[in-house]
Parts: sequence; C-alpha cells; structure tokens
Amino acid sequence: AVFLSALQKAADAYPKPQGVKFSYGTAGFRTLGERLPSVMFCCALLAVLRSKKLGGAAIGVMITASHNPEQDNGVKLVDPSGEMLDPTWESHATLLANCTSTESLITTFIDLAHHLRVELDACAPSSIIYARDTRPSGKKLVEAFEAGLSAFQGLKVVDLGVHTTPVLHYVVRATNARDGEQGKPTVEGYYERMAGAFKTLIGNRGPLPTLYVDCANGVGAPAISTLSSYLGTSLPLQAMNDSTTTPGALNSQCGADYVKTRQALPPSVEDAGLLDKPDTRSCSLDGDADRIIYYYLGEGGKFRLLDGDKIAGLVALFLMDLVKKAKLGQEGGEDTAEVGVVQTAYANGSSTKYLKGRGVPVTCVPTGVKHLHHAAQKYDIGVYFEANGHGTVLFSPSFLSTLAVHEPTSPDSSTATKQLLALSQLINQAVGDALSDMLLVEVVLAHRGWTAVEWDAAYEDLPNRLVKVEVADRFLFETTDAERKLTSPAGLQAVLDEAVGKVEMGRSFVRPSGTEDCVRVYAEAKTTAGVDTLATTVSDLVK
Ligand code: 16G
Ligand code: ZN
Repeated sequence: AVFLSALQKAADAYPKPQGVKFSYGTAGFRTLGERLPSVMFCCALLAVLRSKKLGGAAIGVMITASHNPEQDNGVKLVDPSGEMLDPTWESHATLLANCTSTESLITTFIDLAHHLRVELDACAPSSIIYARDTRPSGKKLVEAFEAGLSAFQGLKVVDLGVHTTPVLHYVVRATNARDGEQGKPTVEGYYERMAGAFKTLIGNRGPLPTLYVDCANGVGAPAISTLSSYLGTSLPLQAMNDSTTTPGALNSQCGADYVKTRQALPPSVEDAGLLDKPDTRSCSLDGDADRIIYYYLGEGGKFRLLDGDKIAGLVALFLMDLVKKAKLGQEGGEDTAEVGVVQTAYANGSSTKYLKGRGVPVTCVPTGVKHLHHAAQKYDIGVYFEANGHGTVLFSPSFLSTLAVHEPTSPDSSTATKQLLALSQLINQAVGDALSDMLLVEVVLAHRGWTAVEWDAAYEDLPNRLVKVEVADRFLFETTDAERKLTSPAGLQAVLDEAVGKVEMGRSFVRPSGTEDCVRVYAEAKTTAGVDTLATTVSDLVK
C-alpha cells in the first residue's frame, strides 16, 4: 500500500527509547516529556485507526501532563462524543507504543487494523483535532505526532494550538454533533457559548465581586484572559500565577493540586494579601485547566477549602431546587427528573452524609473520569466530581427534550426552565472544565445570594489525610467495592479493618495509583489526632 513506505520512512526517525515500558493509563501516556516522541508517533497511528473505525468521525488528541511537573508531558485520545477514549482501545495504544523497531511497529499496526476490521486503504477519511498545553516539550511532541500523520493521505486535520484540555474536548464533541446542537465547533464557539449562557443566568445580578484565579502558571492563564474579554463586566477576573514562559513555574507551589493536597494557600496568593475579607473567594486551576478548587480565609484568617465535594453539593442542591420550580411533571406537577451525585472513595464522609441527608442519591465509583462520567449518565441530571476538583454535570438527552417541549404554567416555572436550559449550555458536558465549573459556582452563589462563607456552612469536612507510600510492587494491590476494599495481598484488608475500628468515625482505604509508582492511603476520622494515628498505622501496614 502507498502509505507503507511513507510510514516506514517517517517511523525510522522516532525509535522507541530503550528500557522504558509505556502504558496507556487513566490519563493516557504520561512520563518525562523527552521520552515521549515515539509515543506521539504511535498516537497518530492510533488516532487515524480510531477515526477510520468510526466512519471518519473526528478524534481528539490532547498533549498535556495536567498537574504534574513541568518536565513531564503526556498524551491522550478523545472519542467523538468528547469523552475519554473507549477503554477497550487502551491496550491497543500500549501495544503500539512498546514496539521496539519500525518493522514491528508496522506489522503491529497492520495486524491491529485487521483485527479491528479497519480497511486502511479504503477511502473512509480520518479526521483528527489536536491541541497542547504550555509545556516546553509540547512543540517537539506535536512535531512527532505530525510526522505520524504525514504518512497518511487525505486526512482532515485541525491543529488548535495551545489550549486547555476542556477546549479540545468541546471542539471534538461539537464537530461530531448534528446541526451545531452542541455549539459552534471552534475555540471561539466554546467561549461564546459559555459566556453567553453565563450572562443570561446572571441577568441583572452582576457585576459580581472580583474573583481571584490562580492559573498554576499554565494554559489556564491565557484561557482566563480570553474568557474575561467574553464576559465583559459581569464577572471581573484577576489572574494570579499567569507566567507561562518562566522556566519551572508550571504547577510549582501553586495550582489546584497543590492547594488540595496541602490544604493551604499557594505562597504567592498568601503574599499578595488579597484575601483579607471573609467574603473574598479565590480559586486555583490545574496545569491544563480541567480541575478547580475554591477557597477563602475564614475567621482568624484560617484557610478554608471548597473542594470538588463542596462544589458537587452546591450544584446538586441548586439543580434540585430548579427542577422542582420548573414543575416538569404532568399538568404543572412537580417531580420527574432525578438529580444524582457520583463520587469516588476520596469524597469526604461529611459530604456523602450531607447529600444523602437531603435526599440526593449518591453513587460511589473507582477513581478516574471515565468511571464517574459513565455513572453520571444514568441520572436525568448527573453531577460528578472528584474531591480533587475534576467534575461536571451531565444532562440526559431525554431530560433535555423534556425541557425543550415543556410548557410552563407559571412565570416561576418558566424562569426555572429557561435557567436549566442555559445551565446545560454553560456546563461543558464533555469533560470536567475549570472555567465552566468556575462560572457555574459563580452562578449558584449569585442566585443564592451567598458568599463563600454561606456555601462552606453546608457541612464540616472530617479531618483527612492522603499519604503516598512507596512499595516494591504496587500491582500486588488489588481492590473491589469502588476501591474501598483490598482483595490482595491476602489478609491485609482484615488487618486494616481492625485498625479502622479502633478510631472514632474512622475510614481508610488503600489503592494503587494509576499515574505514579506508589500506593495511596486515604484516611479520615473524627479528630485530627485520630486521623493522624490512622493514616500512620495504615501506611505502616501497607509497607
Ligand atoms: C488521573 C485521572 C483523575 C484522577 C487521577 C488519580 C482522568 C482524566 N484523570 O489524573 O481523574 O483523579 O488520575 O490519580 O481520568 P492516581 O491514580 O495517581 O491517584
Ligand atoms: Zn488536569
């Protein structure tokens, strides 16, 4: 075939580095940026294959390592609906990435195409959309990716350039949607749709007080500046940590992951002294702007965290109220739409109790966006958030059609119906999106007339600890029950249960990390002394 000789020639320039085993994990391939060129080349092949397999639908490729250090990088594929790559294809990615010669790469690729029943020579075109974050290694990785694409003819290719992960997901989803029903499939379309819905929802409630945004010195910085220009005066945004070209600055001492794990302000934000009033709220994005964490300084200047759990609670109860007001039932009756929340085992016990106490159904699933997203699709309105700030809200197609044809019987129900429709446009339903989630939080606070203080009052987090434990082989650790129980090593869970039983309101679980070579220990308890004991005991038992 024509492309084979081109492929051969191109692949020779991107040999796999020796002694590295690549694996397509929860967040795609992720490691030191300098190790990734051959992987990028393989991802081009895989993206072509995936698009051909799906009749030429547009596939996304995002080059980022999110909250990880600046020297790291990564790549993941996005399916036509804007969701993560179908998990059954992860092993195909791993297979290609580990080929040790051009010959084996080509054979593997052709075998894979055959096995997947994809006709490489047939004229079904492939369509690929890609973007990268601000990492210094990104440019070279894009070149390697493009070298892979160059072996094929007649591809439809869109290079979005430097953008956030959620922008890429949005454009892929909108490109594949019928009749522009997910918005215009462009970067401008993304900002326009979101900002337009925000202004509708804020109405005459604005302008809101200034919001301080820690951009983690990453791609969130230009995104916040662009968003600002679309928002006009409705929400003044002040960017902090927006140095995208300072070497070593990305995710260093700042960003959502820093704030969540340290449970403290980034030093730069502390030094700026801007959060001096209790109603001054601030937020941190992560390195590719798909996560967000809010916080403020409470009484006595005490740091108060408003994490993904707090966002889920705020948003779910607001949506429930709107659904009630919209009276979507027969003849103006209440009811009908179920608003549910999806969490992982990392959700603070207090948040789960708070939600259940208010009649919100809660599902617990294993870590990783694909699990949460999938479970959220089972509700009419599915709110999913990881405690680390990654999450979004999904409106089911049937709920959206109910809204569209609903004939409200009162002004109140008419307003609520319009607000639900605007929310479905404000929210990025493809993936967790720091910008869209930020606007969502701002909308709810504005409608409730709340500052961060009233939001925070919903419940008090149980003291908790997250500990990283280095072990000889993390693959020995296997879990069940949404990662809350170990099935291997044999007998360990019983010992852990005993330790947990000794601590008041204790809860703890152990799971192998999907992104780092370690196991993670989570513990919570009624008191800080209790949680410290529990975290230490469990960590020691695991070693
Ligand atoms: C990945 C996941 C994130 C999860 C994290 C856990 C996606 C896109 N991202 O970054 O949702 O919180 O892994 O990391 O699924 P861990 O397995 O190292 O604890
Ligand atoms: Zn991220």
